[in-house]
Amino acid sequence: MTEKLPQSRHLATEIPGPLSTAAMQRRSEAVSGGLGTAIPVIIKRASDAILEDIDGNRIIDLGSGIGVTTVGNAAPLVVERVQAAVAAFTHTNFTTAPYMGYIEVCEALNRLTPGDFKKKSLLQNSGAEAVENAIKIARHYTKRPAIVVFEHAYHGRTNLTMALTAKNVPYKEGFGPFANEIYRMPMPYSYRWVGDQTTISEDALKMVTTKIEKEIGAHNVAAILIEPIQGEGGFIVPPKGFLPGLSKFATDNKIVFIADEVQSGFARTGDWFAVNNENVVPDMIVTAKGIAGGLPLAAVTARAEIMDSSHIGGLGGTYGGNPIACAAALAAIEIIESEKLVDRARHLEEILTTSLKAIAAKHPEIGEIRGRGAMIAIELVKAGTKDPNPELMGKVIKYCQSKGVLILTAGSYGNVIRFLPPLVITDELLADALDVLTEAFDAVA
Ligand code: PLZ
Repeated sequence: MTEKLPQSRHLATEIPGPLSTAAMQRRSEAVSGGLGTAIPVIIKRASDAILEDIDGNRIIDLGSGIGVTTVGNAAPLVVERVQAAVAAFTHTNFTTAPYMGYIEVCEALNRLTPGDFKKKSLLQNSGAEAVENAIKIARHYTKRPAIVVFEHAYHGRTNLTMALTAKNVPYKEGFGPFANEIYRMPMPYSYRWVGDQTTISEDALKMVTTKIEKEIGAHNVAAILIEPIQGEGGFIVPPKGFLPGLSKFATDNKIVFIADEVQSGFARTGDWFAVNNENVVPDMIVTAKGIAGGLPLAAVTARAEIMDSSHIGGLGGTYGGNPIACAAALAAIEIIESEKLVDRARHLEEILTTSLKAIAAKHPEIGEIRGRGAMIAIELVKAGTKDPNPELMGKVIKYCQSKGVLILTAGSYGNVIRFLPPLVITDELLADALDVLTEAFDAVA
């Protein structure tokens, strides 16, 4: 096994360096122009929270490949299990000839997800594919057509999941027509809520349930699908009481309540799942990203009677639950448990919010600090207003990149800086990254 990279920031060249710049030229010749680039460097190696590029720069990773490398990049146990699995066999297709890894991942998911009823799982390759399957299963089970989703939601880039996703540019523009029977509801985004903050939860619930009853008919709704903390939308945390109220409405109306925990799940928010925070027990949970330490895997976990409602052969796919990804997932789950990464996420929240509050005290352009655990964001506005400030966001991100700190953005208004560090990031490394962020605000705000 290759040695771990030092967990420290190091600038060998400017960022991007000459080798990355030349390689990016090849990229633009060869790769679809429809793909964006957060940081224009080419990665050679990575461990835990450090990415090393081909020019020898060591960059602090505060994005985890969009919330994926929760247990650290190339976590040794993941690497070891993956190497053993790939040498044992590469593929059979689980529905052709089953193997234990798939079964064990399902057992782990059934155990870890909330709900003391009997659960079963299905494995897929990506978050979007799992969300699609969740909808498919909920419709089959309820024999109802309608799906309820929310403003600011993100659920993927396939045709159905584009329809479920709220934001047009960049996700949907020109890619339609989209699937029908999708109904979008108001989201209690407290920072931008125009009504009374003290009754936001009740007011939003009333709006949503009335709309469902009057505009769709609750008996036509197969599923209510929601991210318990919205990811791409800008780490919007629903006000206390909203998720429990929504879940109760779903239960009362025999609607399948689906939590999309693709971004918020797997220890990220300081609980195994974000719904744990208010003891919400969804009928169905969709997971991906942090589940497998960087290998492509996603899952749908739900009440057994829902998962078993489909006829044999109704669900499947060539690669879903690939044996190598399953080996990685079992290793990732073991690491989360043995290294107590759920608690570590809460510790990182403290470090992050302490620094961010200090920056916000000097810079009124930080309108709000929000999120939970190691899923924290700041929303940038023009000082003294709530007008989105995407320009400042761009400058801050660019400054940080030039100093070797990779930070991701989000938000319906393109003005949110989000922090999704690997949960194994050292306190020192995170502090160094936050010093650079502080410097960035002082330099460009
Ligand atoms: N549901 C809540 O966050 C993926 C998208 C990155 P896939 N979010 C990152 C991009 O720009 O494409 C996501 C999510 C939630 C579903 C998905 C979709 O997961 O694995 O990207 O398909």
